[in-house]
Amino acid sequence: MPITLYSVSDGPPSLAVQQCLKYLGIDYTLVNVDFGLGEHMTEDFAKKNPQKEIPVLDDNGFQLGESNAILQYLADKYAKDDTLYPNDLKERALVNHRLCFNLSTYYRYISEHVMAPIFFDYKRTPLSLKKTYIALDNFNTYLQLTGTKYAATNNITIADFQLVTATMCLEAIDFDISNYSLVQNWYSTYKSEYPELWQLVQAGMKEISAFQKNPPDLSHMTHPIHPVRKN
Ligand SMILES: N[C@@H](CCC(=O)N[C@@H](CS)C(=O)NCC(=O)O)C(=O)O
Repeated sequence: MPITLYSVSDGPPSLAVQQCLKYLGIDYTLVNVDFGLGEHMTEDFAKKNPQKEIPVLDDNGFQLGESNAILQYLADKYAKDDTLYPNDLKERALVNHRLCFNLSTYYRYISEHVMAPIFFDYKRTPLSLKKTYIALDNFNTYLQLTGTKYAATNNITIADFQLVTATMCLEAIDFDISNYSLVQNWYSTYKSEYPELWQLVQAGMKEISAFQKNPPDLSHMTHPIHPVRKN
C-alpha cells in the first residue's frame, strides 16, 4: 500500500507527521513541496488539499490534510499497540486535548512570534512575546497537572510530536525556555529518549535557524493572506 507524504522540510506540522511515520516504521515516499516557489498554492496542489497547506498524506489514494488528523489516522491504522494514541477514554481525551491546545494556542502563538516574521512582513512584538510566554506557561501547567513524563501520559504520544516541533521553533531562535522547567525537562527527555526522531526535527530546526539569520527572499510571491516582504 503506497503512502506518500507531501511535506515541507522546515514545517513543524510536516515534521510532526514525519516523526510519526518513522516511529511506526512505515515505508513511504517523501515529496518535498517547495514553499518558497509556492508549489502548495497551485490548483494542482489544491486538489490534494483545498486549504493549500502542507502536509498532505496520500494513503493509497486516500488524501488527508491537517497534521493532527493525519497523526490520528496513522496511529489508529498502523500502530501495533495503543501507546502512541491510547484507547483508554481519558488518556485519549488528554492526547486530543494536547493536540487541540497545540493547534489553538501553543504552536499558533509560537508560530506567530517565530515563524511569521522570518518568512513574511510581520514583526516580533511585545504582544507576540507575551502570547509565547502564555503558551509556555500553559504547557508547563499541563505537565505539572498530569505529572507525566510526556505531554499526556508517561509514554510518547502523537501529541508530543506536535509539541516538540513547536518547541523546536523556539530553540531555532535561541529563545530561553528555562523559566518553564517542566517544558524544558520534557524537551530534554524527548531528545535523549528518541535521538532518531530528534535528528529529523533538528534538521528542520537548522533550516529555520539559518533563515532567522538570513531571511528568505519571497518577494516574488503573491500570497493570499500574508504580507510579502519587499527587499
Ligand atoms: N493546520 C495545518 C497547518 C499547516 C501549515 O500551516 N502548513 C504551512 C507550512 S508549515 C503551510 O502550508 N502554510 C501555507 C501558506 O502559508 O501559504 C496542519 O496542522 O496541517
